[in-house]
Amino acid sequence: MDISILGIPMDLGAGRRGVDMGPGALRNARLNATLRGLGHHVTDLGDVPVTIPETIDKLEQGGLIFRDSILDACREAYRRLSALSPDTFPISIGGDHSVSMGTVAGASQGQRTGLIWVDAHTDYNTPGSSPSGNIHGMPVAHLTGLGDPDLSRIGGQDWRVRPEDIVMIGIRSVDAAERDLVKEAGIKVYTMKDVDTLGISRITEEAMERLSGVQRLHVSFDADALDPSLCPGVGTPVLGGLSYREGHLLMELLAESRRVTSMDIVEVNPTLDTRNTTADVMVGMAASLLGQQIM
Ligand code: 6HN
Ligand code: MN
Ligand code: MN
Ligand code: MN
Repeated sequence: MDISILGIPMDLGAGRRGVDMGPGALRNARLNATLRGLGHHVTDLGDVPVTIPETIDKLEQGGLIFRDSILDACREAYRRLSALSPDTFPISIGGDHSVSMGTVAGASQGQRTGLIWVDAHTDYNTPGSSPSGNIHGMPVAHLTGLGDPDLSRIGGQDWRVRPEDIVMIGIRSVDAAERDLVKEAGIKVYTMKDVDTLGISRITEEAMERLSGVQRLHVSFDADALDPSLCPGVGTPVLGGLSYREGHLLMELLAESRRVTSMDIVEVNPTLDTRNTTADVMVGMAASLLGQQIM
């Protein structure tokens, strides 16, 4: 397969610094070489330019911190990804999770896209519901057309992700007003309780069934979906996350389906990590999604 890697070294959407170093950490953990070792043709597109927060005021525009700079970076990620051939598998490396407003739209190629959101959080806040003003808690809401009119139109006037085409897995932290929005939208959420009771295998089967009508399928993997004992290098850790094997099994089963067309790896924060473990683990997850097998 032809794989293109695009870095978005941005931490403007998060409440703390450091995820801007995520792309460097993931490349340092041999992302490119690992995928080449699986037989893929890998092209690294480099990084999207991102405003350095120290160079500007921390402007809060309508409950959205650093809105304009985030919009610029997401639009550029969209532009670069949508220019790729539809046969190319893009892996976008963040960066905080606000990058997905551009990467999911860009990887969609304008088509109906299913979204598998692997995360501790639902990231479905709007500017009005958000308790923090941090845009990394809002990408899914914007991808479905809610919220700021520019952030929600990065993929064009008519393109958006339908709430019924979204499946979230690993969820264990949802804000009060955000919960109502997720329920209203009808997004399918598999909480950690569901992971414990149903298991990843059943959940993946159900997810693929639910997403059978989409043309493209994007996996957005937030490192904080995994348990913080495994991935300590994240800005918003929540206890009780996916185990190493649960993460791999999910990626392995998605690989077997042969339906996934793009991926994000986000929220890796090397300043909070030990020995780049979180980036290492996330490279392993990408390898499983891209066909690495035990036997
Ligand atoms: N992430 N729900 C919280 C907020 O500020 O809206 C946390 C969001 C975390 C976002 O980890 O990608
Ligand atoms: Mn997230
Ligand atoms: Mn998260
Ligand atoms: Mn478990």
